[in-house]
Amino acid sequence: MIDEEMVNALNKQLNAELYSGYLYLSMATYFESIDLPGFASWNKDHAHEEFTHAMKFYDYLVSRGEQVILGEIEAPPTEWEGALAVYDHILKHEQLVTGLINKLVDLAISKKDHATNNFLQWFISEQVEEEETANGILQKVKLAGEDSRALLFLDNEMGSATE
Ligand code: OFO
Repeated sequence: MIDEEMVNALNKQLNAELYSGYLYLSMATYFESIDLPGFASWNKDHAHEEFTHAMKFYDYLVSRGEQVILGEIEAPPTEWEGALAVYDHILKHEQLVTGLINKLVDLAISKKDHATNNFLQWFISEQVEEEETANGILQKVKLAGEDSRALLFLDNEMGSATE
């Protein structure tokens, strides 16, 4: 049995992970619309990863005999001003998610909920990776700058990374 406040916070994070999936999927459709299929594929792939994050919260709540509550998912933006704006958004979004996970850990500690704290540690490591990946791609997109050939090369690389 988990403390009620903790259950609500975990359900909220499940929703936030679904939103992340929705956001990456929206970014994928944006890249499809500007003919960068490699970036689209990477974002589609990442959307899938976010849904697996959401399912970790789902499975954890079920395993502890708690109720999963599926709330409304906010609609993500649909337009950006190019790949640089997308990856800038991704990095900021992942930093925000890191903050959410940290707050969940703080709550678990304050409730002396060691099992939930232990469950959340996977996400602590995952967020380090999420920020590193986002920042790595952002730096490459920055380097490509206005050079469309460099961007096409990068698009190709992003596509092969998800094959
Ligand atoms: Fe679920 O890690 Fe990204 O947002």
